[in-house]
Amino acid sequence: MEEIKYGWWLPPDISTHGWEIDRLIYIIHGVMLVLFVGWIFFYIDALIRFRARPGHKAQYKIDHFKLPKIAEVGVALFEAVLLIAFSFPVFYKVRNAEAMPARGEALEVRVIAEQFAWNFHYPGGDSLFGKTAPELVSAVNPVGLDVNDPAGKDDLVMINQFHIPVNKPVIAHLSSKDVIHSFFIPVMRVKQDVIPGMVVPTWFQAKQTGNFEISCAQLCGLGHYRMRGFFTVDSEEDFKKWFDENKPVPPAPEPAAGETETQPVVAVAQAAPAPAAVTTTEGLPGVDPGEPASAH
Ligand SMILES: [Cu+2]
Repeated sequence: MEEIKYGWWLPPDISTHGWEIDRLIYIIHGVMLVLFVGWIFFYIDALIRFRARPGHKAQYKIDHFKLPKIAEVGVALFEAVLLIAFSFPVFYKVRNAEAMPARGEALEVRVIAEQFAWNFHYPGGDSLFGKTAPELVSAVNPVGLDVNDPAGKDDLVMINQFHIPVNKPVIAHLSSKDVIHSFFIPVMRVKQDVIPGMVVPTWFQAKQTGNFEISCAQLCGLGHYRMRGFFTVDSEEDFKKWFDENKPVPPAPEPAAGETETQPVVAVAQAAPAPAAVTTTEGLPGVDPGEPASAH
């Protein structure tokens, strides 16, 4: 599979709502260009007109200039139009609870950020997330999934590997284990801060398959630069195949009475090897190669 070329311009847009965000970016840049050129001409005109000349004295009375006031009011009005006509509608569409796709028709995934990795928790065939608890969090159980909860038996947890099916809405419930991160998938035009103590839902839909990247768009510590995830949009069949390949193995039978209770083997799938074209040089994705514990 080929790696995506990002180039200098906007990254490719494979999201159903992406065009609305791109349109807003183009309009803002167009207006900024007009303003920039206008101010440059004004600046040059002022330099020539008010240059120091013998016999002329600077006059500090400025209330006879009408144009700046008109220009400023014009800019403010235009910004209001940008917000109301172009920004609010797309923001409403991707962020408002009422505008989200119905639960049954979307794939729901929990995205749990941590220093410095992305954990993806899929509910499995029953569409129910298993119970999670902070005290169950460990190196092999990054989201603290309770394996004894029936709803969690078919759950899949992946590290830095995010697969979604094409042409299907996806609701991502974003949360963080430590600091503020920002979930950024450039090709999906998704960028949302991830706040500790909050679950922030956002949704999107891909219209094209391929291999792409996730990054953290919020400086979150010394390892921020390698908080990179792999984002794959699969066909419906490939997505099922991928899910089945990584499906958690059924947990071992309950220990016999009297036996010392061992830490349950958590059905956390090991991160699948990254696609060849995008393999990191950092060793296993999401595994800290030994950075100091304190990131300050
Ligand atoms: Cu981060």
